[in-house]
Amino acid sequence: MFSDYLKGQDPRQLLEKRMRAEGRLPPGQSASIKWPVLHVGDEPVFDAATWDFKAGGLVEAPLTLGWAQMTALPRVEVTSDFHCVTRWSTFDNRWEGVPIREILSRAKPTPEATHVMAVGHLRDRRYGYSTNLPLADLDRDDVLLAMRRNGEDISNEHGGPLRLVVPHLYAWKSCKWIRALIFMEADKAGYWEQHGYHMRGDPFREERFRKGSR
Ligand SMILES: Nc1nc2c(c(=O)[nH]1)N[C@H]1C(S)=C(S)[C@@H](COP(=O)(O)O)O[C@H]1N2
Ligand SMILES: [Mo]
Repeated sequence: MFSDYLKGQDPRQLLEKRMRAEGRLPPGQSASIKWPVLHVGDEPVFDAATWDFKAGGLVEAPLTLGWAQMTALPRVEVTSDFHCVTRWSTFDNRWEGVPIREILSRAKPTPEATHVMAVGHLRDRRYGYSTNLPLADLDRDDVLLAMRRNGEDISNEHGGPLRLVVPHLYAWKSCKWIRALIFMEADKAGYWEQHGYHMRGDPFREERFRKGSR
């Protein structure tokens, strides 16, 4: 009999209401309190001895970092929101990791580089996850190679020990188990983009699908 008084008071609905009022809920999204797991294919088994991260393509100084080198780079903490194109958003995620600019300043993309392919774990011997983005969308101070979220190491299922976080684009751009950044002179479709998802993916403009794909 108290349920009428409690209506709309559940924490998820309250969060959604607050985020909508603050202009932080993109159109067509719902607030989530949980952190869903979403990916295609299997999860890699991390091995610090063989793991490496490469920055290549159109760069002045091609880079290969082992796990010890990656974890020795400076880190920052950034609090940001996360919007999956399947319509859930999480808010105020406290990410900790290596600012992408630590990588950009070492690899030095050439003036011809306009786009980047982020490459994740190889699902099998032939196909890896990949996602493309304009260099300008990577080169921001809220973009991280993240190792921790809300004070905990990122678990394997969430892309740990190292994942890309690009908070201002749909979360499919935030490549889990990231292993490489390839700098390119033109845009090229990654995994979901080849399946019809948008080349950029701004959640506030609802850039879910590529023109003509739906
Ligand atoms: N390597 C890899 N990264 C990926 C994906 C994937 O399938 N493989 N899925 C993307 C999608 S669609 C989303 S919504 C987020 C989900 O991250 P989470 O599982 O940690 O919530 O990872 C993105 N990064
Ligand atoms: Mo997603």
